[in-house]
Amino acid sequence: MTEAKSDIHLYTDQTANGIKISMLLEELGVPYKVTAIDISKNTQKEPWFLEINPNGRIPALTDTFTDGSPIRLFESGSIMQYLVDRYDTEHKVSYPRGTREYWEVNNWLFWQMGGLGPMQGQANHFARYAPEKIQYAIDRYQNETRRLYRVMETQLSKSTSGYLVGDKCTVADLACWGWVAGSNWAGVSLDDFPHLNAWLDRVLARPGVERGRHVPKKHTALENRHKTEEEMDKEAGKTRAWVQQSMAADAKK
Ligand SMILES: N[C@@H](CCC(=O)N[C@@H](CS)C(=O)NCC(=O)O)C(=O)O
Repeated sequence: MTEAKSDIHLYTDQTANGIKISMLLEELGVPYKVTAIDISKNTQKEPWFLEINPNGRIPALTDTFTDGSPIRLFESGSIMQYLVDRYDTEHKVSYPRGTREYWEVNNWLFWQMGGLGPMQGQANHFARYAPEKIQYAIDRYQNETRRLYRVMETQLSKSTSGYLVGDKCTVADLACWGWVAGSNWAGVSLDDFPHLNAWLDRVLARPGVERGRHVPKKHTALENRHKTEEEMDKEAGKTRAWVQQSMAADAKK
């Protein structure tokens, strides 16, 4: 039984970074409230939100801390570590501190935060949202994303559980899943990665992941597997204008 009392409030949108947290909360079976943030309306830049995340990005989370006062969490990696530390006392998706597996999970968590997320995010930007097609930038970030998928593929090919670390699904898998599920949007094919494909389905088959991936609204990234480049480019047009406006506003700060 989870002993800590939860007062968790998650502020999120339907993105690869956002669903990490709802999937984790569902896997842990911890109750939480959700406020849907529509990032295309820049709610994440409003003063009340910046009090929770001064960086103006989702996901963000608040809770009542062990001392009885509110605590804020931002950066998905930090949020995941907090939730595991406080609420995964049974080590459902983590390993106890001081074990080798604990540190190996940490390796992959930081690898996702510093590598997979930022590189694939830039692949998305240059392949889908940039006002002009700069081939060098598209190649650079798509190749880097593909290289990182190869790193995961190699790790998974050696795994007896089919998960990234040890004998179970951990926060390392949950952190990476939404990004790999969004491979088509980044313009990177998973065809050459059989272990990664199998892992994608294995994680997807988990009931907690299935519930969590649809927070705060339906997860549709996997449907891109059946779309053409032209269809995805057309869809990206809706977001492109917002990305350009946000960049122009940020440049003035
Ligand atoms: N490193 C951050 C990245 C967060 C992030 O980039 N969030 C995006 C959605 S996935 C966002 O809020 N974008 C809104 C904006 O750029 O204004 C994390 O892991 O939490």
